[in-house]
Amino acid sequence: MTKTALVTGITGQDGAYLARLLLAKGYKVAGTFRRSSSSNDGRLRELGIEDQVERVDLDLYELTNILRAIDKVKPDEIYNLAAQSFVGLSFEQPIYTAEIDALGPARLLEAVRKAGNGMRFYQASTSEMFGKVQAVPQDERTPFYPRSPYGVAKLYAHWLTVNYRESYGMHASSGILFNHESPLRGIDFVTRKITYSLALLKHGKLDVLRLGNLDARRDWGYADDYVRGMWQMLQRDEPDDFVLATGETRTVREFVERAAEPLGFDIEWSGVGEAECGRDRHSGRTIVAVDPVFYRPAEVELLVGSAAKARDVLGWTPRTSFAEMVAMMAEADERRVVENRAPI
Ligand code: NDP
Ligand code: GDR
Repeated sequence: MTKTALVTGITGQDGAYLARLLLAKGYKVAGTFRRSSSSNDGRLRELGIEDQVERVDLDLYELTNILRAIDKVKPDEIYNLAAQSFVGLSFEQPIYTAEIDALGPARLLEAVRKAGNGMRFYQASTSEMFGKVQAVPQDERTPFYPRSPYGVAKLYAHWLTVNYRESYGMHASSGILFNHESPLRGIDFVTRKITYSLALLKHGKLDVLRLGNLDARRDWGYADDYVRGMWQMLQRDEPDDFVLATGETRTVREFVERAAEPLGFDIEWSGVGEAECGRDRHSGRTIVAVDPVFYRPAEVELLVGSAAKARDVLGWTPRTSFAEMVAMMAEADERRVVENRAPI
């Protein structure tokens, strides 16, 4: 029998890859769109699936449209990927972030509970909940210590998902996903900002790439691998929480160096703190500079996850290496720049 999935946040990076995976598995896929004056289905278009998903108008701010969407679509599985997902912005918009990232999932969970028909629920939790890390590597038992309004809001949603599972026997699972990137990553996240800016630099369309904290360390995986893990979590009879991560960590500085290679740059660093800059050895040009405007009021310095539970229970492991992913992003952005296409 054909299964139906409802994906909130289908216009985002993960939503697009998850929709493609579910369609390939024969699902009927409904995705939520926010009304806006311009079209926001660019990622679905890049994957060539924009006509294969049913469009449902929905904003997580509004309970009534959530109730109507669930009643209309009658999904077997709901993937809640919608969020105000920018950590930096959450310091500027903490209340809005809580409305969408904390109360949004609360509204969804209530709607699922009210429907009471056993639909399965996935919550997009995050390694940001570990924040000021209490252990290395981080796994499902590591204590949380969020360091941003985004992390705090996501932690509420995480525990609420656990609570609804335990209180009402709902099939609600939470994926604690470490950073995952791709050519479809939002342009303001550091990885995509780096690959797109370096591509612009190479073609004379930007003078310098300005970044914040170069010392922050992240466990960067490939988004298409991670959406597979989301789907696997909902296929188990028992709902549960799982970390998805690569187990490798790198600084932002290292990401810049790796992304520079396929674009023909070779970066050497000099200076410290705000005075640090990166020079291209070939041309002698300074192409990377530190700009404190991109620093955060509180920083997550080190993330590195252990996905041992996902490996043992789900059989999940990442398939794409860091180097492959970075090269894919750099090449995709160079193509966009050369073809004069607007960035996604
Ligand atoms: P994106 O920022 O690319 O996508 C976010 C999606 O949420 C977009 O479709 C956006 O719609 C939608 N959205 C935002 N606000 C609302 C709202 N008020 N109502 C309904 N929809 C809304 O995120 P990712 O795809 O990268 O991440 C997916 C989820 O996973 C997010 O919840 C994120 O917090 C979480 N996460 C992501 C990680 C990562 O590394 N990518 C790691 C761990 C967790 P629109 O197009 O209209 O803006
Ligand atoms: P993050 O991703 O905050 O980990 O959240 P982001 O790419 O924004 O930042 C990663 C690290 O890079 C540092 N940094 C910069 N970041 C941005 N955006 N822009 C810069 O110029 C810059 N310079 C340095 C940041 O300080 C940070 O340390 C992402 C999001 O997808 C979340 O939704 C998700 O939950 C987590 O990953 C896991």
